[in-house]
Amino acid sequence: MENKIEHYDASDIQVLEGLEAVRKRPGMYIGSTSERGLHHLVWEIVDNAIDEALAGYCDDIEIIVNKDGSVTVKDDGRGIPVDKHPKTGISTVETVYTVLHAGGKFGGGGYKVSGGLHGVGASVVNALSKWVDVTVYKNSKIYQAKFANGGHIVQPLTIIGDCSEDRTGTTVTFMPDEEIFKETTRFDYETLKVRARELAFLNKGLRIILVDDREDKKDIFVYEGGIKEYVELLNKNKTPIHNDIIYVEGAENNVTLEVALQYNDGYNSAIYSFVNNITTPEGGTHEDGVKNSLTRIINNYAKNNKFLKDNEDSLTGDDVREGITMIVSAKVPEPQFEGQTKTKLGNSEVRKIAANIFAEGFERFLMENPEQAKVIIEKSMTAARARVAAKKARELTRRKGGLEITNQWGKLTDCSSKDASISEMFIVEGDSAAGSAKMGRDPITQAILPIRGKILNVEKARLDRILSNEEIRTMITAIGTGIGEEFDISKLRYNKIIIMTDADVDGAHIRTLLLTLFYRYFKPLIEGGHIYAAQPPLYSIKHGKTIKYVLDDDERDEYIKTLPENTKYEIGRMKGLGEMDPHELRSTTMGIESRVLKQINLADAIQVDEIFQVLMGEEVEPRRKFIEENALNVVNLDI
Ligand code: TSJ
Repeated sequence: MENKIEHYDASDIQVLEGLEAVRKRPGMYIGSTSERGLHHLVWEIVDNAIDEALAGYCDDIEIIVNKDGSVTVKDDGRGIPVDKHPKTGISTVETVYTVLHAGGKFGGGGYKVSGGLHGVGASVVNALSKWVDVTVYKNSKIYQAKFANGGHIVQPLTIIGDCSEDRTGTTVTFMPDEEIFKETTRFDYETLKVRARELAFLNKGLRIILVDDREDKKDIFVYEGGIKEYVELLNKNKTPIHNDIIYVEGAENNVTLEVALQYNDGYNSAIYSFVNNITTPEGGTHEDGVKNSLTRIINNYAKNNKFLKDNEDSLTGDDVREGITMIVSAKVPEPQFEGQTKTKLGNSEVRKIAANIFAEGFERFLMENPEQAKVIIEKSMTAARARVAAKKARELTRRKGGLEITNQWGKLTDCSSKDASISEMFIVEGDSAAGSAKMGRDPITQAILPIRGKILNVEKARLDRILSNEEIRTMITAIGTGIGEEFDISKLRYNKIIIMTDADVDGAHIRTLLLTLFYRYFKPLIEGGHIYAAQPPLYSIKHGKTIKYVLDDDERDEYIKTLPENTKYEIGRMKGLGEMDPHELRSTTMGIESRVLKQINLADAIQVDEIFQVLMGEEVEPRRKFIEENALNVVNLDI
């Protein structure tokens, strides 16, 4: 073939051995072969285009899901080098596609900063694809290479035509191999959209175009303000307490750092950090450096400007982070990830660099914007006062020996066992239900804590007010672990904490309030699987002398099908918990032989918390919209 650029020879065999390893153990390279792993392929390819954008040569990246289910990624960068690769003797294009870990430093100039979960690349995508086509526009020529069946070169890099001189770029199309991705090979538009948008936020000015040719969908993401616009979006349903989104940017020793932040009138802190466009939920040195500077600079400013007197205590990290929404995005040449999920940046040199860059920019902002600075300092100082008050309140909740756990209207009816591993506490809504529960319980292992209808909404109150709420204090005392910094799981008094509310809208509301409390202040209890929801039955089916209780319509219908023909039965709709007699309550909802508990996991709680923030936030408009859009779901908050 005349236009053939390189000869394809025996080195192919060696190359395929490398790719074969990827096919044998795909999970090692892309995490899994589930839907998640499948989507990972797209990001492995996109990462290469983003590197080109970070190097300053590419403005547009297009991601297209084709009608046949394959994906095309296109950029307008310089095009992958087409010359002979010095080490392998084949073209660079073929090298990156067939040699494991060849991604990145080929071609020289710049360094690879972006990178997927395991920092692998195009060769892995090739290994796990049915076929891959690569087209490079460069030197007024169109070059193409094709691979098939897990990486075999079927067309070495070949000139297939001419193009105009100013046309440059790389286009890659791949079809995932259904022999590898057995669960699914279908790309989900929404999944791609979420990450495409995030990448556009994280790389300001970069235009990412997402197209679905299967069903004619298209989105274009470009944010000139980058993470600044991200913070704006995150604070959209909140009430910011100052006008500007503070933005700091800088570079030192090949590490670049961007930070955007704004305070709102809430009490939580929302900090999201990234390294090389990858989220670092466990934080790390980049995040620590910025947080340390935030605390130090706010304290300096507060002292220098006489907000804080010399004899007053410094503001703590928690004080200065109350109500903050912040994004930290670092680009680090050779990131080392640590931690349980390898999502924590470990490079120690980054701590100081991040701290320096942020301190300088943040300090300048405070100096130049004294009015906004004042609002921020005052918010931190209020948080500090609340912290001191909360500590006092917390001291009141410490158990003083005995079991004097009472409040004005209700009281913990404790179990007689002191062995936490077999003890359970039911949190029961309403006095009459609590009455039945007390009589129907197993007094050795089951404690009953009655609560009134609506407990305090912890989203809307600061810790000191939460802790001055008697019902919540009773609950904290009964649970035994303490909260926040003092949380100590070894002091847990009940292995199971069971929320028992009616199967109606009010019950769902109270359950939501309680879950929010647990999520915000007792997260380890959720993580440890100690929180449950009781599931009172919805129907009773009576036939002869037998009564069967069932949880929902499906179970009712299933049960009726199992009855012999001509059996007469009577279906009763169960009343609220308060109207059940103790025996009924025990035999359906509380007794360990027959009950069905739903264990609450973190995902349930997070979902509730998110819904809650919208429902309970100060802003009326998003709330109204949300309720309209989710009217049914809210009623059935499915937990
Ligand atoms: F790797 C890949 F094939 F998956 C891929 C690479 C996929 C996509 C969609 C884009 C790319 C890519 C690679 N876009 N742009 C580049 N740029 C280079 O490889 C390149 C070009 C020129 C030079 C140079 O020093 O002249 C260096 C590099 C790394």
